Amino acid sequence: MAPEGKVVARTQISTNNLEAFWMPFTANRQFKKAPRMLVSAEGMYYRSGDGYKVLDGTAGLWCVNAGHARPEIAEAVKDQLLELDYAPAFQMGHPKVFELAARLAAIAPQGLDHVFFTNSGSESVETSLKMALAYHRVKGDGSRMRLIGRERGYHGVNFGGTAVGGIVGNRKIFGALLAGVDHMRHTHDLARNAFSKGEPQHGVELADDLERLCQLHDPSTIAAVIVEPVACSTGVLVPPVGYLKRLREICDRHGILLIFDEVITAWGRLGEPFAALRFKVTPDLITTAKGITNGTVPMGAVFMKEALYQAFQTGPDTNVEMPHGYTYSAHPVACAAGLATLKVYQDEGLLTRVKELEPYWQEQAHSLKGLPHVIDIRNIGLIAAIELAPREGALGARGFEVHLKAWERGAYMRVTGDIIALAPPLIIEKPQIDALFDCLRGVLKEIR
Ligand code: PXG
Repeated sequence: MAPEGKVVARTQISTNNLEAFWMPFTANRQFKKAPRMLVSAEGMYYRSGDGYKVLDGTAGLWCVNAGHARPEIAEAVKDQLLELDYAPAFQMGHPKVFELAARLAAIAPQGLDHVFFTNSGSESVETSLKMALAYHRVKGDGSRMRLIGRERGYHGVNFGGTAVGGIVGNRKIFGALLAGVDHMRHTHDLARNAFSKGEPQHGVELADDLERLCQLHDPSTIAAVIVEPVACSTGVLVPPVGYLKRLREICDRHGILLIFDEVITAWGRLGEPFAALRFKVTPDLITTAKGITNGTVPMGAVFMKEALYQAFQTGPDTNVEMPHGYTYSAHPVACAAGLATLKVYQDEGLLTRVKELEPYWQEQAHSLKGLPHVIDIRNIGLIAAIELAPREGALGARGFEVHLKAWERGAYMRVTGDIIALAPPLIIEKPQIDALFDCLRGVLKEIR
Protein backbone atom coordinates (compact mmCIF):
# COMPACT_ATOMS: atom_id res chain seq x y z
CA MET A 1 0.00 0.00 0.00
CA ALA A 2 1.31 3.45 -0.83
CA PRO A 3 2.24 5.47 2.25
CA GLU A 4 -0.17 8.19 3.30
CA GLY A 5 0.11 11.29 1.18
CA LYS A 6 2.06 9.65 -1.60
CA VAL A 7 -0.05 9.84 -4.72
CA VAL A 8 0.89 7.05 -7.08
CA ALA A 9 0.76 7.77 -10.79
CA ARG A 10 -1.37 5.24 -12.63
CA THR A 11 -0.51 4.26 -16.16
CA GLN A 12 -3.19 3.57 -18.72
CA ILE A 13 -3.97 -0.10 -19.19
CA SER A 14 -3.31 -1.14 -22.76
CA THR A 15 -6.19 -3.38 -23.62
CA ASN A 16 -7.15 -3.53 -27.25
CA ASN A 17 -10.82 -2.95 -26.91
CA LEU A 18 -12.71 -1.91 -23.80
CA GLU A 19 -15.84 -1.13 -25.77
CA ALA A 20 -17.41 -4.57 -26.10
CA PHE A 21 -18.09 -5.09 -22.39
CA TRP A 22 -21.00 -3.03 -21.07
CA MET A 23 -19.98 -2.75 -17.43
CA PRO A 24 -22.72 -3.13 -14.81
CA PHE A 25 -23.57 -0.21 -12.49
CA THR A 26 -20.66 1.73 -13.99
CA ALA A 27 -20.14 5.05 -15.75
CA ASN A 28 -18.76 3.24 -18.80
CA ARG A 29 -17.41 6.26 -20.70
CA GLN A 30 -15.70 7.64 -17.61
CA PHE A 31 -14.17 4.28 -16.69
CA LYS A 32 -12.94 3.50 -20.18
CA LYS A 33 -11.05 6.80 -20.36
CA ALA A 34 -9.06 5.88 -17.24
CA PRO A 35 -9.57 2.19 -16.41
CA ARG A 36 -8.91 0.78 -12.98
CA MET A 37 -8.02 -2.87 -13.51
CA LEU A 38 -7.70 -5.62 -10.93
CA VAL A 39 -5.56 -8.50 -12.11
CA SER A 40 -4.97 -10.69 -9.08
CA ALA A 41 -5.78 -10.96 -5.39
CA GLU A 42 -4.57 -12.62 -2.23
CA GLY A 43 -5.68 -12.29 1.36
CA MET A 44 -6.53 -8.65 2.11
CA TYR A 45 -5.13 -7.26 -1.15
CA TYR A 46 -5.84 -6.86 -4.81
CA ARG A 47 -3.08 -6.24 -7.30
CA SER A 48 -3.79 -3.55 -9.88
CA GLY A 49 -3.07 -3.73 -13.60
CA ASP A 50 0.01 -1.61 -13.10
CA GLY A 51 1.36 -3.82 -10.37
CA TYR A 52 0.34 -2.01 -7.16
CA LYS A 53 -0.97 -3.73 -4.06
CA VAL A 54 -4.41 -2.40 -3.17
CA LEU A 55 -6.00 -2.97 0.24
CA ASP A 56 -9.52 -4.32 -0.21
CA GLY A 57 -11.77 -2.09 1.89
CA THR A 58 -15.05 -3.64 0.72
CA ALA A 59 -14.36 -7.40 0.51
CA GLY A 60 -14.85 -7.17 -3.24
CA LEU A 61 -18.52 -6.23 -3.29
CA TRP A 62 -19.19 -7.24 0.34
CA CYS A 63 -18.62 -10.91 -0.41
CA VAL A 64 -15.02 -12.06 0.10
CA ASN A 65 -15.36 -12.49 3.86
CA ALA A 66 -12.50 -14.97 4.32
CA GLY A 67 -10.10 -12.96 2.17
CA HIS A 68 -8.99 -13.60 -1.39
CA ALA A 69 -7.66 -16.69 -3.14
CA ARG A 70 -8.20 -19.19 -0.37
CA PRO A 71 -6.48 -22.39 -1.51
CA GLU A 72 -8.98 -24.57 0.41
CA ILE A 73 -11.85 -23.21 -1.68
CA ALA A 74 -9.88 -23.27 -4.94
CA GLU A 75 -8.94 -26.92 -4.43
CA ALA A 76 -12.52 -27.92 -3.65
CA VAL A 77 -13.77 -26.17 -6.80
CA LYS A 78 -11.10 -27.79 -8.98
CA ASP A 79 -11.79 -31.26 -7.56
CA GLN A 80 -15.53 -30.83 -8.02
CA LEU A 81 -15.16 -29.74 -11.64
CA LEU A 82 -13.27 -32.94 -12.39
CA GLU A 83 -15.58 -35.21 -10.36
CA LEU A 84 -19.08 -33.96 -11.21
CA ASP A 85 -19.06 -30.74 -13.23
CA TYR A 86 -22.81 -30.32 -13.52
CA ALA A 87 -25.88 -32.17 -12.32
CA PRO A 88 -29.51 -31.30 -12.99
CA ALA A 89 -31.35 -30.32 -9.82
CA PHE A 90 -34.87 -30.84 -11.16
CA GLN A 91 -36.00 -34.37 -10.24
CA MET A 92 -32.33 -35.35 -9.63
CA GLY A 93 -29.92 -34.90 -6.75
CA HIS A 94 -26.25 -35.00 -5.88
CA PRO A 95 -24.82 -35.55 -2.40
CA LYS A 96 -23.07 -32.22 -1.82
CA VAL A 97 -26.20 -30.09 -2.04
CA PHE A 98 -27.95 -32.08 0.68
CA GLU A 99 -24.86 -31.87 2.87
CA LEU A 100 -24.53 -28.13 2.30
CA ALA A 101 -28.21 -27.48 3.04
CA ALA A 102 -27.99 -29.45 6.29
CA ARG A 103 -24.81 -27.67 7.38
CA LEU A 104 -26.26 -24.26 6.60
CA ALA A 105 -29.54 -25.03 8.37
CA ALA A 106 -27.48 -25.95 11.44
CA ILE A 107 -26.05 -22.41 11.72
CA ALA A 108 -29.21 -20.55 10.65
CA PRO A 109 -31.51 -19.01 13.27
CA GLN A 110 -33.53 -21.68 15.01
CA GLY A 111 -36.49 -22.85 13.00
CA LEU A 112 -35.22 -21.77 9.59
CA ASP A 113 -34.42 -25.33 8.69
CA HIS A 114 -35.00 -25.49 4.95
CA VAL A 115 -32.90 -24.03 2.17
CA PHE A 116 -33.66 -23.27 -1.49
CA PHE A 117 -30.63 -22.53 -3.69
CA THR A 118 -30.29 -19.79 -6.29
CA ASN A 119 -27.33 -18.15 -8.04
CA SER A 120 -27.37 -14.59 -6.71
CA GLY A 121 -28.90 -12.23 -4.22
CA SER A 122 -31.32 -10.95 -6.84
CA GLU A 123 -32.59 -14.46 -7.51
CA SER A 124 -32.87 -15.14 -3.79
CA VAL A 125 -35.07 -12.09 -3.43
CA GLU A 126 -37.34 -13.08 -6.34
CA THR A 127 -37.57 -16.59 -4.91
CA SER A 128 -38.54 -15.33 -1.46
CA LEU A 129 -41.22 -13.01 -2.82
CA LYS A 130 -42.73 -15.78 -4.95
CA MET A 131 -42.57 -18.15 -1.98
CA ALA A 132 -44.40 -15.66 0.22
CA LEU A 133 -47.19 -15.20 -2.32
CA ALA A 134 -47.42 -18.95 -2.96
CA TYR A 135 -47.44 -19.76 0.76
CA HIS A 136 -50.54 -17.66 1.39
CA ARG A 137 -52.16 -19.11 -1.71
CA VAL A 138 -51.54 -22.76 -0.76
CA LYS A 139 -52.96 -21.98 2.68
CA GLY A 140 -56.14 -20.69 1.03
CA ASP A 141 -55.31 -17.03 1.72
CA GLY A 142 -54.64 -15.96 -1.86
CA SER A 143 -55.92 -12.42 -1.34
CA ARG A 144 -52.60 -11.59 0.33
CA MET A 145 -50.90 -10.23 -2.77
CA ARG A 146 -49.17 -7.07 -1.65
CA LEU A 147 -45.45 -6.80 -1.02
CA ILE A 148 -43.96 -4.11 1.20
CA GLY A 149 -40.40 -2.84 0.92
CA ARG A 150 -38.73 0.25 2.32
CA GLU A 151 -37.41 3.50 0.92
CA ARG A 152 -33.66 3.27 0.24
CA GLY A 153 -33.79 -0.53 0.37
CA TYR A 154 -31.76 -2.57 -2.12
CA HIS A 155 -32.94 -6.02 -3.10
CA GLY A 156 -31.07 -6.65 -6.31
CA VAL A 157 -31.99 -5.85 -9.86
CA ASN A 158 -34.68 -8.26 -11.02
CA PHE A 159 -38.26 -7.07 -11.34
CA GLY A 160 -39.51 -8.02 -7.88
CA GLY A 161 -36.38 -6.77 -6.15
CA THR A 162 -36.39 -3.53 -8.11
CA ALA A 163 -40.07 -3.04 -7.25
CA VAL A 164 -39.70 -3.58 -3.50
CA GLY A 165 -36.38 -1.71 -3.55
CA GLY A 166 -36.38 1.94 -2.66
CA ILE A 167 -33.38 3.52 -4.36
CA VAL A 168 -34.89 5.96 -6.82
CA GLY A 169 -32.03 5.89 -9.32
CA ASN A 170 -32.35 2.12 -9.65
CA ARG A 171 -36.10 2.31 -10.33
CA LYS A 172 -36.95 5.37 -12.32
CA ILE A 173 -36.04 4.27 -15.87
CA PHE A 174 -37.63 0.81 -15.63
CA GLY A 175 -41.29 1.63 -15.93
CA ALA A 176 -44.08 0.70 -13.56
CA LEU A 177 -42.36 -2.43 -12.14
CA LEU A 178 -44.83 -4.55 -10.12
CA ALA A 179 -48.36 -3.68 -9.08
CA GLY A 180 -49.34 -4.05 -5.44
CA VAL A 181 -46.06 -2.88 -3.94
CA ASP A 182 -45.70 -0.19 -1.30
CA HIS A 183 -42.84 1.13 0.81
CA MET A 184 -42.25 2.05 4.43
CA ARG A 185 -40.19 5.09 5.26
CA HIS A 186 -36.44 4.71 5.55
CA THR A 187 -34.73 5.11 8.91
CA HIS A 188 -32.03 7.67 8.10
CA ASP A 189 -32.23 10.58 10.55
CA LEU A 190 -29.14 12.76 10.58
CA ALA A 191 -30.75 15.40 12.75
CA ARG A 192 -31.22 13.02 15.67
CA ASN A 193 -28.73 10.22 15.05
CA ALA A 194 -25.58 11.67 13.46
CA PHE A 195 -22.34 10.02 14.68
CA SER A 196 -24.17 7.14 16.38
CA LYS A 197 -22.02 4.22 17.38
CA GLY A 198 -23.81 0.98 16.57
CA GLU A 199 -27.60 1.06 16.64
CA PRO A 200 -28.92 4.63 16.73
CA GLN A 201 -31.08 5.59 19.70
CA HIS A 202 -33.85 7.33 17.81
CA GLY A 203 -36.37 5.97 15.34
CA VAL A 204 -38.07 2.84 16.71
CA GLU A 205 -41.38 4.54 15.88
CA LEU A 206 -40.51 4.43 12.16
CA ALA A 207 -41.49 0.75 12.29
CA ASP A 208 -45.03 1.94 12.90
CA ASP A 209 -45.06 3.03 9.29
CA LEU A 210 -45.84 -0.62 8.57
CA GLU A 211 -48.93 -0.31 10.74
CA ARG A 212 -49.93 2.75 8.70
CA LEU A 213 -49.64 0.73 5.46
CA CYS A 214 -51.68 -2.03 7.08
CA GLN A 215 -54.42 0.45 7.78
CA LEU A 216 -54.20 1.90 4.26
CA HIS A 217 -54.34 -1.41 2.35
CA ASP A 218 -55.89 -3.64 5.02
CA PRO A 219 -53.49 -6.21 6.43
CA SER A 220 -55.45 -9.07 4.85
CA THR A 221 -54.05 -7.95 1.46
CA ILE A 222 -50.39 -7.97 2.51
CA ALA A 223 -48.27 -11.06 1.88
CA ALA A 224 -44.83 -10.02 3.07
CA VAL A 225 -42.49 -7.28 4.19
CA ILE A 226 -38.87 -7.34 3.05
CA VAL A 227 -36.06 -5.35 4.68
CA GLU A 228 -32.30 -5.50 4.95
CA PRO A 229 -31.52 -5.72 8.69
CA VAL A 230 -28.80 -3.14 7.95
CA ALA A 231 -29.46 -1.33 4.66
CA CYS A 232 -26.01 -1.48 3.11
CA SER A 233 -26.06 -0.47 -0.55
CA THR A 234 -27.83 2.80 0.13
CA GLY A 235 -24.96 3.89 2.35
CA VAL A 236 -25.25 1.84 5.55
CA LEU A 237 -28.38 2.59 7.55
CA VAL A 238 -28.20 0.80 10.88
CA PRO A 239 -31.63 -0.01 12.36
CA PRO A 240 -32.62 2.10 15.38
CA VAL A 241 -32.74 0.29 18.72
CA GLY A 242 -35.92 -1.85 18.85
CA TYR A 243 -36.92 -1.19 15.23
CA LEU A 244 -36.62 -4.72 13.83
CA LYS A 245 -38.33 -6.20 16.88
CA ARG A 246 -41.27 -3.87 16.37
CA LEU A 247 -41.52 -4.82 12.68
CA ARG A 248 -41.68 -8.46 13.79
CA GLU A 249 -44.50 -7.67 16.25
CA ILE A 250 -46.55 -5.86 13.63
CA CYS A 251 -46.09 -8.71 11.14
CA ASP A 252 -47.15 -11.23 13.78
CA ARG A 253 -50.20 -9.20 14.67
CA HIS A 254 -51.40 -9.23 11.06
CA GLY A 255 -50.22 -12.60 9.71
CA ILE A 256 -47.66 -10.96 7.40
CA LEU A 257 -44.42 -12.78 6.53
CA LEU A 258 -41.20 -11.00 7.45
CA ILE A 259 -38.26 -11.44 5.06
CA PHE A 260 -34.75 -10.39 6.06
CA ASP A 261 -32.56 -9.75 3.06
CA GLU A 262 -29.19 -10.86 4.40
CA VAL A 263 -27.25 -10.92 1.16
CA ILE A 264 -24.62 -8.78 2.89
CA THR A 265 -25.37 -9.04 6.62
CA ALA A 266 -24.95 -12.83 6.88
CA TRP A 267 -21.67 -14.78 7.03
CA GLY A 268 -20.12 -13.09 10.04
CA ARG A 269 -20.29 -9.49 8.86
CA LEU A 270 -22.07 -8.52 12.11
CA GLY A 271 -20.26 -11.00 14.37
CA GLU A 272 -22.85 -13.76 13.97
CA PRO A 273 -23.63 -16.12 11.10
CA PHE A 274 -26.77 -14.05 10.41
CA ALA A 275 -27.87 -10.55 11.43
CA ALA A 276 -31.11 -12.09 12.70
CA LEU A 277 -29.02 -13.70 15.46
CA ARG A 278 -27.32 -10.44 16.34
CA PHE A 279 -30.59 -8.51 16.56
CA LYS A 280 -32.41 -11.47 18.16
CA VAL A 281 -35.32 -11.14 15.75
CA THR A 282 -36.28 -14.19 13.72
CA PRO A 283 -37.82 -13.57 10.31
CA ASP A 284 -39.90 -16.10 8.36
CA LEU A 285 -37.50 -16.11 5.43
CA ILE A 286 -33.88 -15.11 4.96
CA THR A 287 -32.40 -14.34 1.57
CA THR A 288 -28.66 -14.50 1.10
CA ALA A 289 -25.80 -14.92 -1.43
CA LYS A 290 -22.29 -13.37 -1.70
CA GLY A 291 -20.32 -14.70 1.30
CA ILE A 292 -22.01 -18.09 1.04
CA THR A 293 -19.13 -19.07 -1.29
CA ASN A 294 -16.74 -16.30 -0.23
CA GLY A 295 -17.64 -14.65 -3.53
CA THR A 296 -15.89 -17.36 -5.55
CA VAL A 297 -18.71 -19.11 -7.39
CA PRO A 298 -22.13 -17.50 -7.87
CA MET A 299 -24.60 -18.89 -5.35
CA GLY A 300 -27.58 -17.66 -3.36
CA ALA A 301 -29.95 -19.22 -0.87
CA VAL A 302 -33.32 -18.70 0.75
CA PHE A 303 -33.89 -20.04 4.25
CA MET A 304 -37.44 -20.57 5.43
CA LYS A 305 -39.32 -21.60 8.53
CA GLU A 306 -40.56 -25.13 8.95
CA ALA A 307 -44.21 -24.05 8.78
CA LEU A 308 -43.64 -22.40 5.44
CA TYR A 309 -41.97 -25.46 3.98
CA GLN A 310 -44.62 -27.77 5.41
CA ALA A 311 -47.47 -25.71 4.00
CA PHE A 312 -46.38 -26.76 0.51
CA GLN A 313 -46.21 -30.49 1.32
CA THR A 314 -49.81 -31.25 0.41
CA GLY A 315 -51.59 -33.27 -2.26
CA PRO A 316 -50.23 -36.41 -3.83
CA ASP A 317 -46.50 -37.24 -3.56
CA THR A 318 -46.20 -36.66 -7.29
CA ASN A 319 -47.02 -32.98 -6.76
CA VAL A 320 -44.18 -30.58 -7.68
CA GLU A 321 -44.66 -28.34 -4.65
CA MET A 322 -42.96 -25.24 -5.98
CA PRO A 323 -42.77 -24.70 -9.75
CA HIS A 324 -39.65 -22.59 -9.39
CA GLY A 325 -35.90 -23.10 -9.71
CA TYR A 326 -32.94 -22.36 -11.93
CA THR A 327 -30.77 -24.48 -14.25
CA TYR A 328 -27.94 -23.70 -11.87
CA SER A 329 -29.82 -24.08 -8.57
CA ALA A 330 -27.62 -26.32 -6.38
CA HIS A 331 -24.79 -26.31 -8.95
CA PRO A 332 -22.25 -28.89 -7.74
CA VAL A 333 -19.33 -26.50 -8.15
CA ALA A 334 -21.10 -23.82 -6.11
CA CYS A 335 -21.96 -26.43 -3.48
CA ALA A 336 -18.31 -27.52 -3.27
CA ALA A 337 -17.29 -23.89 -2.91
CA GLY A 338 -19.98 -23.38 -0.26
CA LEU A 339 -18.88 -26.38 1.80
CA ALA A 340 -15.21 -25.38 1.62
CA THR A 341 -16.10 -21.78 2.52
CA LEU A 342 -18.14 -22.85 5.53
CA LYS A 343 -15.24 -25.00 6.72
CA VAL A 344 -12.84 -22.04 6.46
CA TYR A 345 -15.31 -19.79 8.29
CA GLN A 346 -15.78 -22.34 11.07
CA ASP A 347 -12.14 -23.46 11.39
CA GLU A 348 -10.98 -19.85 11.67
CA GLY A 349 -13.87 -18.60 13.80
CA LEU A 350 -14.74 -16.01 11.14
CA LEU A 351 -18.48 -16.16 11.75
CA THR A 352 -17.96 -14.56 15.16
CA ARG A 353 -14.52 -12.89 14.87
CA VAL A 354 -16.07 -9.47 14.26
CA LYS A 355 -17.25 -9.39 17.89
CA GLU A 356 -13.59 -8.95 18.90
CA LEU A 357 -12.76 -6.51 16.12
CA GLU A 358 -15.82 -4.32 16.40
CA PRO A 359 -14.76 -2.02 19.29
CA TYR A 360 -11.44 -1.21 17.58
CA TRP A 361 -13.10 -0.81 14.20
CA GLN A 362 -15.70 1.54 15.70
CA GLU A 363 -13.05 3.63 17.43
CA GLN A 364 -10.99 4.00 14.26
CA ALA A 365 -14.02 4.84 12.13
CA HIS A 366 -15.15 7.55 14.53
CA SER A 367 -11.64 9.00 14.69
CA LEU A 368 -12.47 10.63 11.33
CA LYS A 369 -15.02 12.88 13.04
CA GLY A 370 -14.11 16.53 12.55
CA LEU A 371 -12.34 16.06 9.21
CA PRO A 372 -13.47 18.26 6.32
CA HIS A 373 -16.88 17.45 4.77
CA VAL A 374 -17.72 14.64 7.24
CA ILE A 375 -21.35 15.01 8.35
CA ASP A 376 -21.90 11.52 9.77
CA ILE A 377 -20.08 8.35 10.70
CA ARG A 378 -22.02 5.18 11.43
CA ASN A 379 -20.98 1.61 12.05
CA ILE A 380 -22.04 -1.85 13.07
CA GLY A 381 -20.19 -5.15 12.91
CA LEU A 382 -17.36 -4.79 10.42
CA ILE A 383 -19.20 -2.13 8.43
CA ALA A 384 -18.70 1.61 8.53
CA ALA A 385 -20.01 4.52 6.51
CA ILE A 386 -18.63 8.02 6.32
CA GLU A 387 -21.16 10.45 4.91
CA LEU A 388 -19.84 13.61 3.28
CA ALA A 389 -21.66 16.83 2.58
CA PRO A 390 -22.34 16.92 -1.17
CA ARG A 391 -20.79 19.60 -3.34
CA GLU A 392 -23.28 22.22 -4.32
CA GLY A 393 -25.11 21.11 -7.47
CA ALA A 394 -22.94 18.02 -7.86
CA LEU A 395 -24.38 15.16 -5.85
CA GLY A 396 -21.92 12.29 -5.62
CA ALA A 397 -18.95 14.17 -7.13
CA ARG A 398 -17.09 14.47 -3.84
CA GLY A 399 -17.75 10.83 -3.00
CA PHE A 400 -16.47 9.64 -6.35
CA GLU A 401 -13.33 11.71 -5.96
CA VAL A 402 -12.70 9.96 -2.65
CA HIS A 403 -13.04 6.60 -4.41
CA LEU A 404 -10.47 7.63 -7.05
CA LYS A 405 -8.02 9.22 -4.63
CA ALA A 406 -8.19 6.25 -2.26
CA TRP A 407 -7.42 3.96 -5.19
CA GLU A 408 -4.41 6.10 -6.06
CA ARG A 409 -3.23 5.75 -2.46
CA GLY A 410 -3.65 1.98 -2.56
CA ALA A 411 -7.08 1.23 -1.10
CA TYR A 412 -10.30 0.11 -2.74
CA MET A 413 -13.45 1.62 -1.23
CA ARG A 414 -17.09 1.57 -2.34
CA VAL A 415 -18.85 4.86 -2.61
CA THR A 416 -22.57 5.43 -3.03
CA GLY A 417 -23.39 9.06 -3.74
CA ASP A 418 -21.35 10.95 -1.15
CA ILE A 419 -21.24 8.07 1.33
CA ILE A 420 -18.11 5.94 1.64
CA ALA A 421 -18.89 2.38 2.69
CA LEU A 422 -16.22 0.19 4.28
CA ALA A 423 -16.64 -3.55 4.82
CA PRO A 424 -13.30 -5.35 4.49
CA PRO A 425 -12.71 -9.10 4.62
CA LEU A 426 -13.23 -10.45 8.14
CA ILE A 427 -9.60 -11.62 8.31
CA ILE A 428 -8.40 -8.01 8.59
CA GLU A 429 -5.75 -7.25 11.24
CA LYS A 430 -5.51 -4.06 13.30
CA PRO A 431 -2.61 -2.51 11.30
CA GLN A 432 -4.71 -2.94 8.15
CA ILE A 433 -7.67 -1.28 9.84
CA ASP A 434 -5.32 1.60 10.67
CA ALA A 435 -4.06 1.70 7.08
CA LEU A 436 -7.60 1.84 5.70
CA PHE A 437 -8.68 4.74 7.89
CA ASP A 438 -5.31 6.51 7.50
CA CYS A 439 -5.76 6.34 3.75
CA LEU A 440 -9.21 7.85 4.03
CA ARG A 441 -7.95 10.49 6.47
CA GLY A 442 -5.30 11.55 3.94
CA VAL A 443 -7.84 11.69 1.13
CA LEU A 444 -10.35 13.74 3.15
CA LYS A 445 -7.64 16.26 3.98
CA GLU A 446 -6.66 16.49 0.33
CA ILE A 447 -9.94 16.86 -1.53
CA ARG A 448 -11.91 20.05 -1.76
N1 PXG B 1 -30.06 -7.88 -1.66
C1 PXG B 1 -29.15 -7.17 -0.99
C2 PXG B 1 -29.44 -6.75 0.41
C3 PXG B 1 -27.93 -6.84 -1.58
O1 PXG B 1 -27.03 -6.13 -0.90
C4 PXG B 1 -28.67 -8.02 -3.56
C5 PXG B 1 -29.85 -8.30 -2.91
C6 PXG B 1 -28.47 -8.53 -4.95
O2 PXG B 1 -27.50 -9.51 -4.99
P1 PXG B 1 -26.80 -9.88 -6.40
O3 PXG B 1 -25.98 -11.08 -6.06
O4 PXG B 1 -27.88 -10.20 -7.36
O5 PXG B 1 -25.98 -8.69 -6.82
C7 PXG B 1 -27.69 -7.28 -2.91
C8 PXG B 1 -26.41 -6.95 -3.62
C9 PXG B 1 -22.74 -2.06 -3.14
C10 PXG B 1 -23.25 -3.30 -3.80
O6 PXG B 1 -21.62 -1.65 -3.38
C11 PXG B 1 -24.19 -4.06 -3.15
C12 PXG B 1 -24.70 -5.20 -3.76
C13 PXG B 1 -24.25 -5.59 -5.01
C14 PXG B 1 -23.28 -4.82 -5.65
C15 PXG B 1 -22.77 -3.67 -5.05
O7 PXG B 1 -23.43 -1.50 -2.31
N2 PXG B 1 -25.68 -5.90 -3.07
